Amino acid sequence: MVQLKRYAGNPILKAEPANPWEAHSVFNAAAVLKDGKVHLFYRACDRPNNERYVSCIGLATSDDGFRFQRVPGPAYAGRDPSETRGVEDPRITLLEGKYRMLYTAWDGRHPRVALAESHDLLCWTRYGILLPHLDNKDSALFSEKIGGRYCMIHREPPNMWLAWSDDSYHWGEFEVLAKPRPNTWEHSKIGLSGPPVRIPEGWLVVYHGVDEKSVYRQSLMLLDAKDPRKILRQHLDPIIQPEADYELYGDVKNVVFSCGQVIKDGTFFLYYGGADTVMAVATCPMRDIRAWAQGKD
Ligand code: BMA
Repeated sequence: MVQLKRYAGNPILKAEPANPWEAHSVFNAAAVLKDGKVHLFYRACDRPNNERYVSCIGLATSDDGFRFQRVPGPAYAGRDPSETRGVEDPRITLLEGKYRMLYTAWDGRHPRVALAESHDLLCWTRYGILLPHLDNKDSALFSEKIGGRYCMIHREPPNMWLAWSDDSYHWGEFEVLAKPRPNTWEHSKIGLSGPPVRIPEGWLVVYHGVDEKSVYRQSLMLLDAKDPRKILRQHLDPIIQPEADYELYGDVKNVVFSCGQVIKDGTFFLYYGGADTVMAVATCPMRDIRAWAQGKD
């Protein structure tokens, strides 16, 4: 069984009252390992005069994966009528030399999966909405073509879905990947957490499940390397669930929600938002995950 260990110094990032754009909360970060540094692209919320918040995306970096320094100013902000309430929950995949950030464009009514791209993680170009006619979120691209085509995971409640594309911009062939399991911790809905990671055993997918009381937990699936429609293994118990104060109490109670992970020096780092309020990290040795993926646990 895979069990993550919380970092004793959690939370690793909190709201910064001195910066209005991130004065209310910081959570649900994409994670990218580049040049040995962990880059967290975190969702940052303002709350001017206690009105409903608008999210943008901030950047913080770290050499050890635990202690982060902020890069001043928002790294990416909403710029379209579909993003009047902001840009949320980024997931970043390096695909063919370009970083592809899928995020939730939010106008207060319809969540949409949108794409921005970057060569250097600093300058982002907004492409626009990828799945126009669907209320949708929890989406990321696979990091390589599969069978000659691009693939993504997305979420139309309550299921996780796949979609396919010839050019990585126009998507179709929507098909259900996995459904919630009734009367379990993932009874109500499931969705992708961070982007799928290619490991020797297949595609490692961290996903979240929501129970009848809206508690958010994280767990694992292993998808077939050549055919991600096939779920080879599913970790039936959560690998982390709300237990610490910063996961139990906050803007939204009982939430452990991840949008990204990195593998650094043989350690798996899961970055996650606690209670939609702060950022935290939990780790485990990669050998534990590989043992589970090989059915040896
Ligand atoms: C989901 C997303 C996340 C959030 C979670 C818990 O639907 O909106 O941004 O962390 O709910 O509130």
